[in-house]
Amino acid sequence: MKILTFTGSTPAEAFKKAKMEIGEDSLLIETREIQKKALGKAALYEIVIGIEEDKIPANYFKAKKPLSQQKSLREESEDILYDISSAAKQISKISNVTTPQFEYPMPKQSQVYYEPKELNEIKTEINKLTDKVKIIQNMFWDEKSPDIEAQIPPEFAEIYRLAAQSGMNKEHLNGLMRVTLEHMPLKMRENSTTVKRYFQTILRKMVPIRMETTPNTGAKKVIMLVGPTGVGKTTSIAKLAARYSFLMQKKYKVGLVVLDTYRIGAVEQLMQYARMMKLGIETVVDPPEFSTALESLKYCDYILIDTMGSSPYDKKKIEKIYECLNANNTEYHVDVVLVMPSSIKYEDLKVTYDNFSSLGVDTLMFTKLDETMGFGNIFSLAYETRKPISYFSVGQEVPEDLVCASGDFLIECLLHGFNGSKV
Ligand SMILES: Nc1nc2c(ncn2[C@@H]2O[C@H](COP(=O)(O)OP(=O)(O)OP(=O)(O)O)[C@@H](O)[C@H]2O)c(=O)[nH]1
Ligand SMILES: [Mg+2]
Repeated sequence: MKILTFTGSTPAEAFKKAKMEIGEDSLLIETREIQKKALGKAALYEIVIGIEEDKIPANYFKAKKPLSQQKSLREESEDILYDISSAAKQISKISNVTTPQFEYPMPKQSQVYYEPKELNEIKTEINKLTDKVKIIQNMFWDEKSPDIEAQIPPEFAEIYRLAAQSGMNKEHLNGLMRVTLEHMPLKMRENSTTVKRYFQTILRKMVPIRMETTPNTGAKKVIMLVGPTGVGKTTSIAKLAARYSFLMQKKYKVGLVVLDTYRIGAVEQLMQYARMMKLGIETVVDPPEFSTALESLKYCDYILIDTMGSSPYDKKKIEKIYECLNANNTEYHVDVVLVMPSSIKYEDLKVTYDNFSSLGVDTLMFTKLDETMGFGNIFSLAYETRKPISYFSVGQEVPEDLVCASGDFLIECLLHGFNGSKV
């Protein structure tokens, strides 16, 4: 009788291997636990099988390399290291706990703890290999790495592609990847689903959000929307006015101020909304009138201020708004919301932000989410400027196409696109 040994992460797995390699005519002699299951390390079992020599399939020994052709364990390991992905895969495979395909009665566990010398050598080599893989993985994310994209580990490829396609700033994306790799538990890196979940959690933590709050009794909120032309400021003012005066649990008193007196059409547009919702409205031509307009709406809980759209490069118009804010001698703090379309690239958002930042931007509002595919630009601007996002506008309809900002909503859009039905 020939005595053979097989290993597996469960006795069932080892037994299955034995059956595949030498067939059914074998006898189970003993089962040993070689390595205990521990955090990040699967258990290892060895079974001892007895089989009549003539029952051993002819190809069983042929499959093994003759000793002369076998490389030492060290050489084999060096070869694998050149191919990082297969090395990582091998390690993942070894440490994976597989579910047994079938059950068989387990004999009483041996009291004698015996570990063959070769198995010890293999374990030592695996540990060395794991460490080398870790070092190489970390090297991938070195700042000096010439082409980071070409070296993304396979499990990270999907999430990297999604984030890169979203228009996220490259530096942010690579930084994020580095953080994910540094802090993500090794065990989670083996599979793209857990990588994605971990990445999503980090993204959510990185994006600043201003939760909507309502004014305390006696206090009021004064909100001014500023931004480039045609981005949806007036439409958003109408949506907010409707939200505060009709759509919330408490119905607030809302007043409107329009600073855009250059264009008759602009005033008329807001006047129409004011008439429809029966709201007070004041117009401001010169900066000193700004405080008067606020005072005359002091009975309101919310005062919403619409401004003239100005190209980010039109310093004069931005200055005019600044003069109004500067002339505010009321007790009310004006919350400045910079409105920008989500359909422009990160670099243009940044230029817009820089040019309006002299107004003391408090929060960001992004419009036209329904007209874009990528949302990484929004993420990057909020992350870069550390300015929280307060609202999203997701269509032309007043009042329904307005969403209070949330990290979950933005990250969902970023990774899977905007889905109007989920709003
Ligand atoms: N698709 C889409 N269109 C929008 C959205 N918000 C506003 N719009 C449309 O954008 C156009 C301009 O909207 P306005 O509200 O007039 O923009 P504005 O920023 O006040 O423009 P100016 O006053 O000229 O600077 C209108 O046709 C709106 O219906 C949105 O979220 N999605
Ligand atoms: Mg307007």
